[in-house]
Amino acid sequence: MKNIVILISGSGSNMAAIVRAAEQGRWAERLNTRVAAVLSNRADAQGLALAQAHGIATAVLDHKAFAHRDAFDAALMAEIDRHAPALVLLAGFMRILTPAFVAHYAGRLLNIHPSLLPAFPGLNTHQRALDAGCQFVGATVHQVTTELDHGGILAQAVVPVLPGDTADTLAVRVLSQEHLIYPQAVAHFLA
Ligand code: NHR
Ligand code: GAR
Repeated sequence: MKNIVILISGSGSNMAAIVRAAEQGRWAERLNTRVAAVLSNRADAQGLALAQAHGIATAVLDHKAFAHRDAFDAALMAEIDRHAPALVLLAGFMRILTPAFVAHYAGRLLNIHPSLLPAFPGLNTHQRALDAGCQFVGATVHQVTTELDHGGILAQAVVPVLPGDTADTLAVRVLSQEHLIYPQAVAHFLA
């Protein structure tokens, strides 16, 4: 059985979409794959309860408890590797990962980013897209490399900017597309 480990920091709605797709799409039978664990750097991440309700192992590693990024990433790697994952997914995970971490999971580490990469890597993407006058925004599933939000693109969704849109209204509409493309991209990656 191929294990997926998902890293979250907050609501975990992308993680939930993947858990739902795995259940409804019978990934265990069709792809020999299961979501084995959900890890968060924040104890208050709402997604943890949902994962537990689906019988998925969870763990919290608070980055503030570590003196350096290297120490946090080493602990995170140890926790992830307990599940011997075929795939590690960032889903709203908000800590930049060290080159050692990225190298350790090379080729099996994916992220979803709320912009049409290579436009707007990094944070605050929706406001930056509005400020730039973009008429279309979107989301990108990509391989994670040491260069932030720059790895190979696996899937994208385009979302039109509508009159009166704010960063918040755009974020909601982009997120609903993320929930479609991330599970699809993962299933395609595993198939
Ligand atoms: N790590 C690497 N090496 N490469 C990527 O492409 C990564 C990554 C870690 C996370 C997600 C990413 C996004 O999709 C991601 C991609 C956090 C930050 C950030 O600045 C930037 C990009 C992304 C995630 N984080 C701050 C930091 O100091 C903390 C911000 C906070 O805690 O709220 O790590 O957008
Ligand atoms: C999503 O829009 C995701 O693309 C974005 O945060 C949201 C998390 O939602 N990721 C980043 O901004 C990474 N820096 P979720 O926790 O409900 O999946």
